[in-house]
Amino acid sequence: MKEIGKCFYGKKYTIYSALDGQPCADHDRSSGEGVGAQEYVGIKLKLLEFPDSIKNFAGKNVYLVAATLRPETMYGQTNCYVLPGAEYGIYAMKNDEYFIMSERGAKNFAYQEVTVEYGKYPSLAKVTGDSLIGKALSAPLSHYEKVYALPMTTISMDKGTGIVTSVPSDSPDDWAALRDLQTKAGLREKYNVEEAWCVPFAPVPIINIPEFGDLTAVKLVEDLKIASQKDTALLKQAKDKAYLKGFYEGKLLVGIAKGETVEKSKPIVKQHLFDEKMAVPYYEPEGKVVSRTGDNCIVASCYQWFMRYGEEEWKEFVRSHLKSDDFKAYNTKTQHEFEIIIDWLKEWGCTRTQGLGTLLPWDDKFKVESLSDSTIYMAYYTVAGLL
Ligand code: ANZ
Repeated sequence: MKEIGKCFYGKKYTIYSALDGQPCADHDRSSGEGVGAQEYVGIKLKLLEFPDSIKNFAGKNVYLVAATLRPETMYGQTNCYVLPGAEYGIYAMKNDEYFIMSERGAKNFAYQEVTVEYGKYPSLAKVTGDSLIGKALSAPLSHYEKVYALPMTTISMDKGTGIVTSVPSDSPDDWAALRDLQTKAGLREKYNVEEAWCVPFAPVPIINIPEFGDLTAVKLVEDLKIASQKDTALLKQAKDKAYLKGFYEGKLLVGIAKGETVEKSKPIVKQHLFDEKMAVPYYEPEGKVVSRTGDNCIVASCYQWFMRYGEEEWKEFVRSHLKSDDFKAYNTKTQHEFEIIIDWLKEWGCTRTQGLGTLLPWDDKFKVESLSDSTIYMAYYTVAGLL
């Protein structure tokens, strides 16, 4: 790793405009100010049976890739959801792997060094949601050796990869949708779902939450009298309750982090999934970000210089300065904010490639990112049109 003093050269997942070919900072945005990159875990569910449109991929490593924030729940996967009527693509990744997902998901992956060529995501074939229904999958860490792709009507194609892995023990949405398919023959018929793909798959107890027991989602769906997957308002309530209590008080009943709280087990199981190549990191903007050029932004992995503001030695130095008579904050609230930020600041990107600014002394591809630089930059644009 390149390192100079407390600076190092590294990777950061940054909001990025593919159209502009560069990061899209707050002042380059027409909407989405303050929106950051959200990290998901992209779970690789291996396709064991192939729809007609991709029959020629049989024998290759093809995965449905589902974005999740709950890697610790993967032990309880019972199926995977796709959106009927939606169109997915199949995309070539590094290591001779192929991912099935939405084009939007593929675009983000392409700028995160996951596709074969950076920034490129040609779909090798179209795959409809309907053609995936009933296809068998191998879901990593799942209690069930084989699970099936099933329809879910509430999937948003503007979030994640448009593929959702299902953990009905802990996700009320997943339980409501699975229960609908298990109990409603008419619904199964509508989407050509066979009983064998859903009925034998009972929710698996994987997390105990003292207030809700071992099958939190099942209990909450019952308590709140949720009738179907269409009860979106109640399902949101159930989800919020499950997550709020579960994060600190929930304990894993199975797996490599058995006995740990959800909070502690999350990074452990996540790392295990990455190490075993069962999953890949996936990032996307937390909300919609549009650049001033009108581009819908994505998240890209970008390389630049960082400062180690998190070093204890530096922190201590600044903390003692804050307490000394040499430092006077305007009021106590500001004083307190300084303290919080000193605790929170770790590695901070301190360079950029575009705009005006002071060249970084040891790497003149970069300019110093500083408040004074961005002030000049703004001022420049008020007269740029006249120059
Ligand atoms: C497994 C899982 C287990 C999930 C669990 C939740 C609870 P929030 O939290 O709202 O940001 N998801 C992912 N992509 C989706 C899409 N395109 N449409 C609908 N749902 C989608 O959302 C994160 C969760 O929403 C993800 O985590 C995924 O379900 C679902 F006990 O994965 B989860």
